[in-house]
Amino acid sequence: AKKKIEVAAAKAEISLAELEKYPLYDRTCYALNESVLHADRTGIIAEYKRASPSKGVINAVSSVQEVVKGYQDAGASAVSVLTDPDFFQGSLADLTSAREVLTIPLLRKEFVIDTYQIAEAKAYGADIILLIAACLTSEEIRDFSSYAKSLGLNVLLEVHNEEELNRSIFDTIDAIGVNNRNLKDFSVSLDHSYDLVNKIPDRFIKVSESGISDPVTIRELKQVGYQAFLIGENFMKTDDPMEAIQA
Ligand code: IGP
Repeated sequence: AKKKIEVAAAKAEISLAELEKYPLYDRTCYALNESVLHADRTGIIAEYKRASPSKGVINAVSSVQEVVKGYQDAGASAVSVLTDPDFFQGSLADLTSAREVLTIPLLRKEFVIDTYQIAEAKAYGADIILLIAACLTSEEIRDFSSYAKSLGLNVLLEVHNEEELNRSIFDTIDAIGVNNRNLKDFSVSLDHSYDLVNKIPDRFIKVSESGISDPVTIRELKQVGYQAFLIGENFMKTDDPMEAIQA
């Protein structure tokens, strides 16, 4: 893992040693599990997403701070911010802007394929990193999650089917998210959440991700055992995520 960091850092403009000096690198992260189970919060992980490969531009006008503050005030348990510039029009600057106004856990939503990105997540203000099983080997999931834990970050593992789930479970993971969207063809089905919920060990926070657009669905997902709900597009499309979140 150390070698990988060095290779990536050599390519990146900012060295790992420099990242480690960033003021945010030393902060203590908020615990995802606590915030999801917090009695006054909704379990919703609300996402700031300007655009996506499947939908094009979703909302390019609302400012990140205004939106994420709205999410927090409405009772979100956590906020997710896309940092990928090419497909989602996101940035690390968005992540840090969100951090400035939040007192709940913040997820760096990114395709993590290297430990350098995990150090970067910490340095720019994240509390949680995402590891997508579809993009990673079991060894990478094991190594990346233990590196993230060593920095005090929370780890959300994303799976889409049982094969991914079975090869990705490690004690260095905090939460397991079932992505209802297939990342290859962008088709969405909540059946993925319903099919996998009982295969996820109860020691993990269970998250249903993508394609959630109404309170009835949330209630049904809660009934089968989900504690958290990752919602992006539906909130970004409305002028009043506050109302959408509390409906
Ligand atoms: C949010 P939606 O359908 O509510 O906008 O989905 C979130 O689950 C989705 O953005 C997402 C994602 C990802 C994006 C889930 N996993 C991995 C990029 C990469």
